[in-house]
Amino acid sequence: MRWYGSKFDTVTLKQIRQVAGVTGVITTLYDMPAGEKWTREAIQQMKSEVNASGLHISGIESVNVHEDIKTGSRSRDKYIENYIETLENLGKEDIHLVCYNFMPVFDWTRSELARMRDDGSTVLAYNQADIDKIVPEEMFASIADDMNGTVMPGWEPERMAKVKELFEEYKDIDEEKLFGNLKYFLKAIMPVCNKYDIKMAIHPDDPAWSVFGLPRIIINKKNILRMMNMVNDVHNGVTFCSGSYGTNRENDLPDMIRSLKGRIHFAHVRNLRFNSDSDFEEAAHLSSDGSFDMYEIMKALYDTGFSGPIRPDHGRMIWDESAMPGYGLYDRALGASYLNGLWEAIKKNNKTI
Ligand code: CS2
Ligand code: MN
Repeated sequence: MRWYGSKFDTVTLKQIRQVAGVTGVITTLYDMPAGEKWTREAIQQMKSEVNASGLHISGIESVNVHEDIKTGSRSRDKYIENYIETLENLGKEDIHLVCYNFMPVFDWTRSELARMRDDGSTVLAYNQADIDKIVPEEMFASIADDMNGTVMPGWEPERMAKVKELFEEYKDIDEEKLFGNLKYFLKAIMPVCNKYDIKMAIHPDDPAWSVFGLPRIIINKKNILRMMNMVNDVHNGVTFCSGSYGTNRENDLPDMIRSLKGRIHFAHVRNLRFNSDSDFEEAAHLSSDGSFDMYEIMKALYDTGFSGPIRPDHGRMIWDESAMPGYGLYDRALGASYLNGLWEAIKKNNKTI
């Protein structure tokens, strides 16, 4: 399960440890601004806290990429140097999985953080018409009230303070340039990844299309295969996030997983429910609550020999929990149990007699 650290998360390591089948956490130094070096001491401290609870660190989500690397501006080399040092320190601490994204300005985008469902649970939701009415600079203010006093990934106040400037920096960046900047970044970090066997796992853009006119490239099979081929190294890999790729209903999720065999290092498995082509909400993990066939998704991961960590992703807010939207304990624990159940059944069914 994902854990934001004791300073930020409402969920404790002890609670996570009590979810049957969960042995590790995906974590980060959450207050580290993008572009800064992570020291070995800070990593060691995070690690010993997790280990003391009886869990281990399964990987980092995220080491964020500085905007200057994405825009390819002159100062990018300095930030790439810092990224390399961070990777080196993670490698020395025996951490071998790093999730990151290459989305301009915003991380994920939603129009609502607490849409009420019939059963009284609340979920994150996306409605295109509502997004079209929002001015990007006001996006932060419009959702801040629903954050339950937490800081949400990708929506940190420092980042939002600079939104206008950031849009300016992207005005000449199209998809081709963004691909080029990603390639430049990956080529530069591959040697350190090879040295320490660090698997980089890019997270898809969420939703998987351009939002507010900004370019987005990690959105479908064609683009992700292009990315895999442009730096053809096993350490240049993927976080397969079903809820993000699945926003585009043309993406055939099990087929994408099969075509990325060997390059998926990390999986976020969650379900969405589509109310129309331009409106979706995050559902419970169970197939019948949403639009995805979760069995087929897990089966494709199993069949392709996937051996990295799988985590439940955003959960609904249920049982009156107050937590970071998407990251409460209860529904993610239910999600983890369900995914473990699917995995066990698939595994047993595949046993040759
Ligand atoms: C996450 C992303 O909460 C979420 O939607 O899946 O924020 C993810 O952590 C980042 O995009 C990865 O850098
Ligand atoms: Mn995800």
